[in-house]
Amino acid sequence: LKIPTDYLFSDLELTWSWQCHEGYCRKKLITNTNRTKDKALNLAACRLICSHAAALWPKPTGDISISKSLTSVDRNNIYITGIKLRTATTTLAEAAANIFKTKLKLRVPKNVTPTKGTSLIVTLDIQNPNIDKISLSLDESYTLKTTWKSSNVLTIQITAASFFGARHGLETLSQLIVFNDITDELQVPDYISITDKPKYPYRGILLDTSRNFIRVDKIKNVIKGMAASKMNALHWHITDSQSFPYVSVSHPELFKLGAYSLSKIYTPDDVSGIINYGREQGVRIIPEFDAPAHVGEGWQQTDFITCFNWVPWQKYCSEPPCGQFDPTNRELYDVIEDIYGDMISQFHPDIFHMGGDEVNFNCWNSTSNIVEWMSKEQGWGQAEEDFIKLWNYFQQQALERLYQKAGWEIPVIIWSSQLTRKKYIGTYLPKEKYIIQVWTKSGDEQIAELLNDGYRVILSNYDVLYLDCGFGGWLTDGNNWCSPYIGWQKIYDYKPKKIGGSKTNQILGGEVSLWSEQFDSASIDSRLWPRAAALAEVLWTEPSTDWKMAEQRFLVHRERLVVLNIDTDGVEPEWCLQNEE
Ligand code: CP6
Repeated sequence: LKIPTDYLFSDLELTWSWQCHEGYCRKKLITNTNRTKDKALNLAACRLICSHAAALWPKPTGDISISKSLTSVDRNNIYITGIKLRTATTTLAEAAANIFKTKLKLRVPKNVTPTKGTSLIVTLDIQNPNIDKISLSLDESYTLKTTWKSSNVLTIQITAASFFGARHGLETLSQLIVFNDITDELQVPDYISITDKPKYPYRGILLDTSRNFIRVDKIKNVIKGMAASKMNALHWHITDSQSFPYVSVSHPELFKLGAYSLSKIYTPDDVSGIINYGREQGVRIIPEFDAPAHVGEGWQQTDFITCFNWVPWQKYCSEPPCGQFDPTNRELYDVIEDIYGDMISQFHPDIFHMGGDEVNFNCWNSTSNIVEWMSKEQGWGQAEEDFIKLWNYFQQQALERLYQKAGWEIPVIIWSSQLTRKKYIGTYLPKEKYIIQVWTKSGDEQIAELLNDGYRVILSNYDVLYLDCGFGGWLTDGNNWCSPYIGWQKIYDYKPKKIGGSKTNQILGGEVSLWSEQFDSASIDSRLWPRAAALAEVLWTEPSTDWKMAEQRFLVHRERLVVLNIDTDGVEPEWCLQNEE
């Protein structure tokens, strides 16, 4: 940044500095001449030595010890070592370069004497460098520790079980290296010792790209913010009844008919670009192929769906346009299998999302060939139990086809629904195979039900974790489910342990949901951030205190997102960031 010469401070002019006072950073006037004398701190540098947990976000769960003194780093002497080429960790070099926004020197010369300040050598020690996949049992822990090699060479050792843990360590380190624009120095605490690991293995964001198309660069930006907040699962709700932007290699006719336009599609290159970027950023992409409801556009020329665009939609589905697969159509399952195959071979997911939400029995009941099949082929009637059986018939075959294509019994996520209620779930959905994503109200009894029956769950209750609400309902009949706007404080104060009680270990984690009815690429950043970061800390740290205690750190983290080029929403006047209480 160049300040116009007319406005440059003379040495005697006053300027701001920050000083640590009883655990708070206080703004203080100094003269320009005093800048260096004072070891003047800008806000970022002050936060490091003064704020709670050095303003790290999410807050580490293990021991944190950070010195109150800083050392100034020689920008031309930062090295990173311990990277083994041709292993999973090759991407770590890219990850590190990305995190530090500078090319790190990969070879440490014999002589690393800095011209000024301190040379920094980051050493990575990864026990299993060949683990290149995130999974529910992944060890994401890391430790970070400084050692002075000589009076002007500081090493920072990061040890981790996996690349992903090491990456978290680098993210933490990046939050501990700040640029102090008052002294024009890069500064780092001269002693750091941190041990850290997440409380919950699944820390996610749901992104819907069917109601409105989201550009690939925007999706990558989401991943960037997730990585900075140590979230690890992007659940991609890639299709729904409104549009089919996914380019299925085996069935390209679906996007041709179903995309909003031929530019609003995700080609195999787009998809692999997102997946590769995610791998580097420590975020896995979990594809969802939602079925048997929430299908429509793209399928309208096939015999596979019923109720497409029927009116009044309220009778046949929960959102227009209606559309539901016809489970009695034998050929349907071949096509579903092909799509699973496309997704499995692109994503190589550790978990697959099969959707399964909001099935409307009246839709099936109003389709004569389905009712006839139920009665003639199966001897079923038209009661709720019978449609549950029909649904289960669909689900069993779809699951078989998925296993077929995956080549193993890949764990499956399914939305909570009538089928996942106590009355039916035990009969139809074995707890070893299914993870239930609960989206109903947070106080809902069905969470306890599921946990007591031994199911693993992912939490995404709509009353706390749905972020898509912009300005109220979008449906013309005044349906106002999208209200009120949920503030970050409510998300931060969400307590999975309270919900889980003694069964908390069956809660794998949670997701904030971005259903895209009311936003697109233009406003996705601000709809998501910084609120998603509140859930990030809930799931990583499981804080025992409420949002008030986290407010200042949260504001600091929001600034980090801004630096990452994320168009995050505002939270408070910047005055609150500069004046902590
Ligand atoms: N789309 C799909 C949606 C929703 C669901 N599934 C949804 C339901 C209720 C609210 C918000 C979103 N828009 N496919 C439910 C999981 Cl309040």
